Formats: sequence, structure tokens, C-alpha cells
Amino acid sequence: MSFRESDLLLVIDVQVDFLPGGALAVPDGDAVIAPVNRLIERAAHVVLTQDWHPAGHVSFASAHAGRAPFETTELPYGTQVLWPDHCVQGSAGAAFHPDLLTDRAGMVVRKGHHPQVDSYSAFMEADRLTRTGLAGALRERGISRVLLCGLALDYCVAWSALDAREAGFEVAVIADATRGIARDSSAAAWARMEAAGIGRVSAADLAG
Ligand code: VGL
Ligand code: ZN
Repeated sequence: MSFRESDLLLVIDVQVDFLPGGALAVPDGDAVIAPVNRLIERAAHVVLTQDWHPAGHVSFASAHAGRAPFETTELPYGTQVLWPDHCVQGSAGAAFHPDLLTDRAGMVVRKGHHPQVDSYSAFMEADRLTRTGLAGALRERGISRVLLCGLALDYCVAWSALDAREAGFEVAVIADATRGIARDSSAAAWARMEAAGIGRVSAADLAG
């Protein structure tokens, strides 16, 4: 299997705050950078996402008195995990990792910019109503398959993959070019994705 002209490589949130030393570091997250860069060099269409929160964002534990990171709270749109402050707009932590080959990306989707709504998915905010416009943009470009990599597998990668599938695209996740925040939620994410008909491929399959 290799890249087709109608494939999109969707690179999720390879940002300083999600890498070791960052505010919401994904364990072993820096292991994705080399395979992601190899994939970016091979793919005809590349879109990057960037988690991009205003200060005081509703997903930050610090915005909820007496609450700690990794607890959950109920918001009007459902249950929200509370995170450490991360990817604040314009901060060093919100920048792409300096080694990421960003130049070949035709588009950057910023998400999570509404103060009261989180957005794990590149396609739809957590209110499950507000669309980012990415699905329409991909259709206009003749994309039929979305291949995902990046961080974090159990949140933004999985939610984006599930929404891509729901939008009618063929979808696969590049297993060795992603890492999760936690083992249990990563296993649950793989199960949900498999049930939704999402494939699992390796970077070598596409960019060996
Ligand atoms: C993410 C938690 C909060 C992610 C973003 O990129 O997976 N996770 N914001
Ligand atoms: Zn976030």
C-alpha cells in the first residue's frame, strides 16, 4: 500500500505542549516526529491541525475553582476532561515542534479557539454542532481517503478519525506515527475506531 493522489495526510497537533517537557506531554510523543516527517515528504496532500486555545479556556482545570487536571466536569455539551493549561494562542507551547516539516502543508486547521467549547476533532467541535469546514475543503480537493498521524491518539487523533469516517471518507490511522496520553483510553479508542471501519496501517506501508 502506498499513497494515492486522492489521499490526505492529516497531521494532528504535533505541538510543543504535547511533546516531552510540554504542558500536556504525551508519553514518547517525540517518537512520532521522524515517521511523520517521512510521511509528509511522500504525501500529495497534507493538512496540519493546531490546538489553539484562548487563555482561560473552558477545558483548562485552572478555569474551574477547586478542580484539578485530569478530573472531568459536566458542560452544556457533555462531559469534559479538564486539562492543564496548554496550547494557549501565541504561546511557545502552541507552536509546532521546530523539527516538523510544516512547509508542505496546504492548510492548517486551528481548533479549540472558542472560549466555551473544546474541539478534539479537526472536523467538528465538542458541541457536536459547529463544523470546522475541513470536510468540505477536502471534498473540493477530491480527497477520498484520510490517513491520520500525530498526537494524541486517544483524543484528537481518534475524534478526528471518527468524524472523518462519519463525513464519508475512507479512513486509516498510522499506528507507529501516533502516541496516546493513557493506555486505557488508547485501547478504547482503537476499539471504537475499528468498530467504525477505520483501518490501521504502519508508516512503512505508506512511506517505507
Ligand atoms: C488534545 C487534550 C486536549 C490532543 C488536545 O491533541 O489530543 N488532547 N487538547
Ligand atoms: Zn486542547
